[in-house]
Amino acid sequence: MKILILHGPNLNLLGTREPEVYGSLTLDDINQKMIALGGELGAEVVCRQSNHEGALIDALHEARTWADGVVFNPGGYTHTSVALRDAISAIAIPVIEVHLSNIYAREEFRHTSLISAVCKGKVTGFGARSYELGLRGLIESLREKK
Ligand code: CA2
Repeated sequence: MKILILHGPNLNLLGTREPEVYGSLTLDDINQKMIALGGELGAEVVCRQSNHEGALIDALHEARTWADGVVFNPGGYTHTSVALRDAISAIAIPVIEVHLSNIYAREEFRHTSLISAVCKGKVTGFGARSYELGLRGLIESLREKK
C-alpha cells in the first residue's frame, strides 16, 4: 500500500513561528513520524509540500497513478480553491483532509472548506496528531475495502 502525504502553502514554515497555533514540530519532524507510522502499519509513505496551487493539483493527478490514497493539508487553499476541489473529485482514490488547528474555532473565513465534501474524511484540531489519525483512518478504510 502506498500513501501520499501532501502539504500545502506555508506549511514548510512549521516550527519556526506561531507554535501556539500550529505546534513546535517542523514539517520534517511530521514527515519522519508519518514515514515511521506507515512502516508500522505496512504502508509506504511519500511526503510532498508545495506553496503553489498548480503544483498541488499536479501532485494529486500523479498520485492517481501510484498511490492508494492521500492525506492532504491544503493550508489556506482549503478555504478558496475550487481547482483543488475539482482535482480531488477527478482522482479515483480517497483523500483525507487534515488540519493542525481546529478551523472551526478560528476566524469565520476558515469555517468554510471547499474540499470537505469531496474527501473521504477529515481530521482537524489535533496538531501533528491530525496527520497520524488521518493516516491510520485512511489505511484502515483501504484495508476494509480489499
Ligand atoms: O490548521 C491547519 O493545518 C491549516 O490548514 C493551516 C493553514 C491555515 O491557513 C488553515 O486555515 C488551517 C496555514 C498554514 C500556515 O503555516 C504556518 C506555519 C508556521 C508559521 C506560520 C504559518
